[in-house]
Amino acid sequence: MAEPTPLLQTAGSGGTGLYMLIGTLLVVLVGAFVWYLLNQQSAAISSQSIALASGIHGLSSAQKKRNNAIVLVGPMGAGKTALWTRLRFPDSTAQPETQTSMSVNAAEAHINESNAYLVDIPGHQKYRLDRDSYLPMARGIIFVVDSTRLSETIRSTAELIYDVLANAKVQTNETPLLLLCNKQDDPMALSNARVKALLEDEIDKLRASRQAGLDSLRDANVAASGAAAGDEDDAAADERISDFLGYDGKKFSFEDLPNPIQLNESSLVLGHDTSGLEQIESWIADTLHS
Ligand SMILES: Nc1nc2c(ncn2[C@@H]2O[C@H](COP(=O)(O)OP(=O)(O)O)[C@@H](O)[C@H]2O)c(=O)[nH]1
Ligand SMILES: *[C@@H]1O[C@H](CO)[C@@H](O)[C@H](O)[C@H]1NC(C)=O
Ligand SMILES: *[C@@H]1O[C@H](CO)[C@@H](O)[C@H](O)[C@H]1NC(C)=O
Ligand SMILES: [Mg+2]
Repeated sequence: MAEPTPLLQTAGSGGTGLYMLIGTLLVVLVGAFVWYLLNQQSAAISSQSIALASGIHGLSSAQKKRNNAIVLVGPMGAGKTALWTRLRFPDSTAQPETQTSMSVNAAEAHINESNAYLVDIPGHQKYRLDRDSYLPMARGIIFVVDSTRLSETIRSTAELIYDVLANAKVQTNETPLLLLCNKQDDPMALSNARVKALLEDEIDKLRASRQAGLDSLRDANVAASGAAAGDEDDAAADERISDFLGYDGKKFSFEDLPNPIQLNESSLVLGHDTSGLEQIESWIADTLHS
């Protein structure tokens, strides 16, 4: 009875070898499956964090849903933050810190029985993306002008208001715009009629040069690509042609826009009498009610 034992052992170890092979295969398979699952998970996590990260530069979904946004735009130093502060803290007599605009200010404010979400966007070009993301949801736009420095800043001011009014959503929504000629306390301030006339002249020039740029771009495209990529070029050209403000062949006038435009004067210097604020508040309330 000495023989069967080694035989059995041989058979047994052979069986163990088979089981070990199957076991190893199973471990490898399960391992690969778990590895695959973990990878899927981390891919999902990383795409989520990419979405979150881009949300910091764009808008969160909560901001996107707002229907009471009043967006303050205008060149640097015109008085947007002064206006934002006045509207948010109407009873404050203290002089709040005037700081160089470093970021977008956005907050709810109770204005004449309405809740407005006031967004103050710095005038610098680097805030262009913020402007482009807030403008489409704006119920109203307040464009603040420094009436004392318009002659020096006319080109950049006109370019800025052109960009605002040429925004596709601002056009289709026919977003109302309040053109606020600020710093009227200063004896050098131009009247609102003068501000309007200067801006219309400059927008008219801008429109002509943008149109010329578009025509030469189109000619270049036709010459370069022939008919092959014609469809895409036409689409791009159509996109740009909606940039045109007012009527072709007629001098630009704010009255020709589909957007309701109101023109007012204001003085928002803190520690002094402010003027024009009630007008602004009732414009905001009317705009939110309409
Ligand atoms: N004289 C005068 N100064 C103003 C008026 N509104 C704002 N300012 C001043 O203009 C400067 C720029 O104002 P700010 O609100 O920061 O401009 P923003 O860059 O458009 O936000 C500050 O020193 C303000 O105190 C105004 O109506 N009259
Ligand atoms: C503001 O503009 C409206 C409409 O153009 C005008 O009726 C009103 O008198 C203006 N207010 C001031 C204070 O200029
Ligand atoms: C507030 O709204 C009412 C009604 O909409 C209006 O009559 C009034 O003039 C407004 N007041 C101010 C301060 O805007
Ligand atoms: Mg500011």
